[in-house]
Parts: sequence; structure tokens; C-alpha cells
Amino acid sequence: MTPELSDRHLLANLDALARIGAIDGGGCARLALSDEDRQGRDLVVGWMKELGLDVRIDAIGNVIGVRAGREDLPPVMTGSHIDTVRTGGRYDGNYGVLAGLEVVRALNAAKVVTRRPLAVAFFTNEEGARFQPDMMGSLVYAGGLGLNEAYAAADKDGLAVGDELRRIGYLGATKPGALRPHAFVELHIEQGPILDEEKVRIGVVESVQGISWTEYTVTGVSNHAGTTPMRLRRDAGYLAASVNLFARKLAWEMGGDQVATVGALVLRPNLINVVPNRAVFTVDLRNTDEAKLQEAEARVAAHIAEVAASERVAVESKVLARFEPVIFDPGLVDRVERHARALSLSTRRMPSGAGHDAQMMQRLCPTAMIFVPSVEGLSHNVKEHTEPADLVAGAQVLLNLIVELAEG
Ligand code: HGY
Ligand code: MN
Ligand code: MN
Repeated sequence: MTPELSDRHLLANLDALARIGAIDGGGCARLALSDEDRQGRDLVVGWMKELGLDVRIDAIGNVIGVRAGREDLPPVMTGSHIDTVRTGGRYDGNYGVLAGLEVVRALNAAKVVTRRPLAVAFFTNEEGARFQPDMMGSLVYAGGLGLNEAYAAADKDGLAVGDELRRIGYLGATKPGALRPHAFVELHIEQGPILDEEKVRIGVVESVQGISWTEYTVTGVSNHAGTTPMRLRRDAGYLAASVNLFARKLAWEMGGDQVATVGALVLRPNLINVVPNRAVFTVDLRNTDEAKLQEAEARVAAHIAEVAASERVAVESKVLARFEPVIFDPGLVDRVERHARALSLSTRRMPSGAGHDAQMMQRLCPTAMIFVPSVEGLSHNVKEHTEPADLVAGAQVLLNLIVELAEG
């Protein structure tokens, strides 16, 4: 009989972690490798040690707490991330890591030692809000990005990942990916509206949609807003705005899972009476279907070329992240569904709209995800919320699945 998992520590630890980088409205801002991220890391590492885990920090700052098994075999791993976006909620990523610690606490309390070792991880810079690409730590762990390329990634102020890792004391010694898991399971909030709208308790995640992040730098000519006739304008801000409108219209027209977001936009000189001569903006395109995602990318690029020609502005583009859709291990996905139903929890199969570390771990071992509902589908928003009963239910599914895998 697998042990019961208590909500006491899970809810308390979620609150304690959310107090680090706390922002108005109940959310938290702990951008990757910031001082707040370091404080959050230190707190979770302390909890890992209190639980008796052997804590290892790798060369990209991934932190893995290992619990010995009866046999020295590849571990069953769970985990997520504890970095957040600037308008972060308290559950995105944090929940999966802290639920992993509760799995350990329940097994410790029950004095259960599983056949396989267990590992609870948090990966560096999952969000990609400060440094791109997102899922950086798990991508390096899975061998998809070299350490030096990751170290060189810089934020808007020119601060580089390698230097920031060293500055916060998390440039570890172990080789990323040296600990190759037997299986990986990530517990996460859905961050979308489906489970909440359908009143379903557990999301059985079959896949993660493809992600395309591009940054565009547009160069026009600054000019007087009053004296410059429209026919003479070379307005960088106009191109940025037209791409936003085009991408949104395109997503509606393509329908299905297609989404498009112009999330970041900086105009220069950003003054009321000056035609902007520079615009730097990002386009985030996603789709569960790779061919459709490529179609969206091509149509946005064609639109940009057309407007750049007519507005006589120059455009440079930089790919910040590009990941194809990932399909999780069907056998492991079936197990998630079975364990949820064994607890009489309603389930529905679904893709993930958000990117996750699990999509990188699927490159190394059978991987699956468990979702719990996000109230009103809000996330990357301080109002992000999941009911305690759902938090505990998801963690119990995780515990039961992990114990089964660890005896396998
Ligand atoms: O952008 C994403 O999907 C994730 O939050 N990094
Ligand atoms: Mn996340
Ligand atoms: Mn996120």
C-alpha cells in the first residue's frame, strides 16, 4: 500500500517559496539566475537536505536531490523548475518540484526504500523570460544545447548565463545528464482553461506543442511626427504593430491549436512626437502540428518582408527558441491515466500548450506529465491558482506512479 501524502508541508512550502520574490497580488518574480532565484534555490536545497537527499548541482545549475534505492540502478526522476516569469504565479514549476519533495517525505515517513533510487530535480531557466532559449537547463541536460552556448546566452543588460551562474553560486561540478533516469514524470498545473472548464481533476498529457520564438530588430528613420508627411515615413513601430495584427489574425484564421503572441516590444526613441526609428519585438508561435507551425512561420516572415519593403525599413531576425512538438511515452501516459483513475479522479487526455522540462527529458527516457486544473486557466499571472484538493490529488498520483516505476 503506498503511503498517503499530506498536504500540510506541500501548501506551507508553496507559501514559503512564494514569499521569495513576492510581488503584489500574490505572485512571485524570480527570474532565472537573479538574486531571488538564488534565494529560492537555497531554500529548496535546504528542504532537500532536510529530507536526506544527496544534492548534486551540475554545470548548468540544475539541482538534483537523490534518494538511494535498494539497488544502484538508474533512478526514477521527477521535477520541474522554480524560476518564474516577471508576473509569475506561485504554482508554475514550483508545484512539481515541491510535490516531488512530498513524495520523498511520504516514503521517509513510511520507511519505504524503493528498489530504484529516486531523484527530485529543478532545472535552470525553464521560463526563458530572461535568457533564451527556454527549458535551457533541461535542454543542456538532455544534450540538446552545449554548455558554452548556454553560458554565452545574455540578457537585455548583457549579463551572461555563465557569469550569473557563478555569481549566484550555482555553477556546479557534475556533468549535466550524467545521471540518466529510468523514467521522468513532471507534475505541473495546466496553465490553460480546459480542465477547469470541463471540471476534470487530472490532465493526462500526451504531448507538448511546438514552439517558435523569434526576435525582430527593425531599423527605420526617426522623424518629426508633425512635419513628416505619411508618404515619407519609414516607421519601425508601424512594422511591429502590423506584425502583431497579422499574427493574431493568422492564428484565428488557421484555428485549431495555432496561437501567436507579440509579447515583447521596445520602440526607440519611444517619444510622443517622434516617428520611431527602431523597434525590437518578439513573436511566439505555437502549434501541436509541426507542418502548420512551419506554415505560420513562413506566412509571418512573408508579411514582414512585404511591409519592410513598402515601409523601406530594414529587419534583422534572431531565432530565440525552436522546438518541434514532443510526444510522450505512450506506455507511461497510460500509467498516469490508470493511477489517476485508481484514485477515482476524472481524467482527460490532452496536449500541453506550454513548454516544459519534460519535453527535453523525453529525449533521454520514457517521460510523461500530470496536469492539475488552473482556475480560469490563468498562468504567468499573479492570480494563478489551483485548489489545494487538486494540488494534493496530483501529488498523490505522482507518488503512486513513482513508487510503481521505482519497483519496476
Ligand atoms: O513558454 C513556455 O511555454 C514556458 O513557460 N517556458
Ligand atoms: Mn512551468
Ligand atoms: Mn511558465
